[in-house]
Amino acid sequence: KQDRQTTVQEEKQEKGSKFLNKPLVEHIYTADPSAHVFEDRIYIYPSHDIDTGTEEDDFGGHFDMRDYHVLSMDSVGGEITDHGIALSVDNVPWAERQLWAPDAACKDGICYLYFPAKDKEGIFRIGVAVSDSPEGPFRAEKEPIKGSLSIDPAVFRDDDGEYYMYVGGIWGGQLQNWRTGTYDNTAKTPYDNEPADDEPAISPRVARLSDDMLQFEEELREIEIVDGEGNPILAGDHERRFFEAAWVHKYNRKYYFSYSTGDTHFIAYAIGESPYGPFVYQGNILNPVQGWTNHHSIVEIKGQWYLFYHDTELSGQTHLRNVKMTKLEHDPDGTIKTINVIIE
Ligand code: FUB
Repeated sequence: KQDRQTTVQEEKQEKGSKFLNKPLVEHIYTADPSAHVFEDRIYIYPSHDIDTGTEEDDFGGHFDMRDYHVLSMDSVGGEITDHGIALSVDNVPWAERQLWAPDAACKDGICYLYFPAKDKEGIFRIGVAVSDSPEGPFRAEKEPIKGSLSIDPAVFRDDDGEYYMYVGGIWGGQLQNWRTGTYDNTAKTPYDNEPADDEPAISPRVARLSDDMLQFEEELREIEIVDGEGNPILAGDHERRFFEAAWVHKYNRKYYFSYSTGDTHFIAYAIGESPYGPFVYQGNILNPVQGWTNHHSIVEIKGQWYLFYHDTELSGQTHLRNVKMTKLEHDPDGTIKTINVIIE
């Protein structure tokens, strides 16, 4: 009996490991996976990468996505369902192009898809679309969220039932153009409004969401990411400074703010005592993957933590990515073991 139990466990592990670190779907290109458990099912809200022929540039123009598909599975390693087009740019009145990394939240039986897109002036805003199901389809609000800016919304539900949205991305994500409070549309390159190397890096932003989940309840605030001495991470510190892809998870009552360092290609993290920060830099969760971008989410599923991420295994092209998942471990002191993923 003992032997049989071991074999069953091994079979399970084998099944899990065959599934981990492999493209979750191959029939479409997917990226920037935001994973959640809603109604006991695992949902993934990714970008849907396509090749529209738009030339690669420093603003990320080649990330020219036009719709979203929601993926789901009933368990880790289970069959994956693609629920079809959940939202198309053609059905978002204010948006023109580039549906970048989305996220979703469900509250009181209604689900909300949050997404960045460029408006008719070429400025990134965050939109929201509503559905009565986590799989969509979602119906977009007529206007973007008031006061929203930049890219990569990530929505975190705290234990008291309050929801917070984190946003921001520099360079192609335009956050540097908001440094004075209003958008600088004279910038000619993604680097024009960057701080000097010895100045504090540009901060991501956070705001609590309104009760109806459709607006910010307060103005976006800057988030401080500091080193162990409490000094802000500097703009020249490309190995540690925030670039894009914010995500927050809570572990042992602490708030873990994780993000991509962009041109150094890490997923780094910092720990804080409040959803507003400040967050103290700790190290890397994920080392660089294949492709320029690195973007992730972290979720607990039946007591095991997982990292969802993407790389370019299927296409070898930086703008045609595929989402994957792997296990994530917190050490007893609360730090996270750095993950290396290698494509053979
Ligand atoms: O997918 C487009 C952009 O690439 C995302 O918004 C960024 O986080 C990066 O992954």
